[in-house]
Amino acid sequence: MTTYYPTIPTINFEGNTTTNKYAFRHYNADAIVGGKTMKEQLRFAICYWHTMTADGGDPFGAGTMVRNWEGATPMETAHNRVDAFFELLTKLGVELFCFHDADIAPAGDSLEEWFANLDEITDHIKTKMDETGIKLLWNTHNAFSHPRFANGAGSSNKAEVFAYTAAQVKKGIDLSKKLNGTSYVFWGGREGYESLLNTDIKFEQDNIANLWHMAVDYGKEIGHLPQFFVEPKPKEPTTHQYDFDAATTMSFLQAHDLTDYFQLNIEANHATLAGHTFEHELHVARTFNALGSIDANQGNPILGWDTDEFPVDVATVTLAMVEILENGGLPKGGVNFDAKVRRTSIEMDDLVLAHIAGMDTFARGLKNATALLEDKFFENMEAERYASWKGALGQDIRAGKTDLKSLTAWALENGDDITLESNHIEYYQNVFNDYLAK
Ligand code: XUL
Ligand code: CO
Repeated sequence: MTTYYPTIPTINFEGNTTTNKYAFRHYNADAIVGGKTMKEQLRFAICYWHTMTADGGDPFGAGTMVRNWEGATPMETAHNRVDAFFELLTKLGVELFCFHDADIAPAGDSLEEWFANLDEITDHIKTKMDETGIKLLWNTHNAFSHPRFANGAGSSNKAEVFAYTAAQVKKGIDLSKKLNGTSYVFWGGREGYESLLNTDIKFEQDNIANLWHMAVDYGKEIGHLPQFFVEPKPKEPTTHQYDFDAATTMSFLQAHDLTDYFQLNIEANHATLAGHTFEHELHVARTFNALGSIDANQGNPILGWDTDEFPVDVATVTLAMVEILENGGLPKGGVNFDAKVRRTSIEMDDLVLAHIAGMDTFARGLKNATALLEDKFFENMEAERYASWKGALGQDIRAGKTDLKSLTAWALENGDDITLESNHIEYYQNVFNDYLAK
């Protein structure tokens, strides 16, 4: 049997004193952390697009990657990629994956041909899934790369493009059923606008909601209703994307009666593009009971675009894992590495090393977050900061026993004695850092 990673062994846990670069330093799949195995807590997934199709090209130059799966025809390449992908998943011990329709099979010359190619390639994928026990976390449609989507997909100015997108969504849900996928993602792609001079926002947003309701109805009709996720992103490719951030997306879902079927897939680099932190977006999603899954990556703090780097920032990932643990995990989601190796990391084994780095960073985040929660680090600090709400006044307000008149009477009597206590935030930040050293 051909192997695409002949020099790469199965990656095992060896601890952080190892000198073996093909080993986990922190991720120990079967070790119990916070009451479950690391594997159960983290639910890692690898994405098809960056890993199998990215070639390292950027707006300034051609691709750089050295890949050994190119075949004589696009379909041969697509088949080779399936084998290479499952070899990588198996060697890393990752049991979930994600893909767009456009990643796995060539579009051919017509939609009909594309659908036939998708059927053939997913037969192959299904065989590999059955052989290995690896499962589909989520799939999605790519309704943004082809020129027909220049004005959006569900939000397009052309009804014909809406209809084409609907066909892709239907096929996506059919493939999800065939491969028994847990969830299905809607990422905005080009759902947004570049100029208000020619855009009717309400008209476009109503059309997107209509498309999403069609997806729910179709899932019900065929007896396969995946958990739908929306992935917020504020900009890029469009100037103004409709699913700007978690809060904006939740208000969209509420306004269009979609919260029963849709949760959020929060991506780290999208959070920072929106001017938030990753943990802020996770926390907001959680307050709406809608934190479903994450796209694990990181932006570059001095660049303003979506660099999709592998996550290696232990502090950020620790805070992200606090949110995930407080969420009770991601039962219908996972930690999907929507991350690509740098243009200079050109070798096949960089794909392995990059995923090891991301998995080790999340393992560290999991260990740190578990310790922070066990020590009640946040709970104690917040108990102190919100202490007054435990007093008689605070409890009466929370219980709805007060109104503006009674509170005015209280303020006239006591308001001049209000004191300000320190948050001591620098002290707590210093203590937080101790948890990162593990
Ligand atoms: C784009 C992005 C997508 C989605 C799936 O920024 O994150 O790859 O995750 O369409
Ligand atoms: Co993403």
